[in-house]
Amino acid sequence: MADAFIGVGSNLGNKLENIRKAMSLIKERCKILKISHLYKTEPVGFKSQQWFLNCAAKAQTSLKPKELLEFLLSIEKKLGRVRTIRYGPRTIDLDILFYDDMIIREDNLVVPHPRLHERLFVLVPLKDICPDFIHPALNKTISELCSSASNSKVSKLQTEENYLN
Ligand code: PH2
Ligand code: MG
Ligand code: MG
Repeated sequence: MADAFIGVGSNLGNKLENIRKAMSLIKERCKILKISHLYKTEPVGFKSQQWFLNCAAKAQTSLKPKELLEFLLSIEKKLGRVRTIRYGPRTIDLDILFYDDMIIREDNLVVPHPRLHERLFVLVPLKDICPDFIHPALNKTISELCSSASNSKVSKLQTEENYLN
């Protein structure tokens, strides 16, 4: 069994409903150990699109990294994700942020997620669930990365109790 941290984002359609559906599909192959608060976040990268809802989860799974990637991509597909421009709008985006403390550098899978340390929309939710987790490539805790990441607007929306049901 491994512990994977998964980043979740949506900025198209019914965002909250997309996140709820994604979480319930993730549960088919993973045990959700922790879930962050839900955040409304300013788009980073491609600016002229709707704000996102973002959260993060700690998931225990017997899937190997590549299998987990395929599984998450299949959920994105089920929820109607169509890939257009890079960083563009998406019904759901499910990213493997960490997989235990493995470092993976393959063509279609890089873990830890290569941009997570620059992104408050990932770091702030991660800080809810694993503030002391040490980034295995950068050797810094999530809290430390959070205080050095450049600013973008991230605001807490609802607590876990109310947003998943
Ligand atoms: N995802 C991106 C690009 N930009 N901005 C926010 N606020 N939230 C995201 O999840 C996000 C983004 C690429 O995956
Ligand atoms: Mg992403
Ligand atoms: Mg992605």
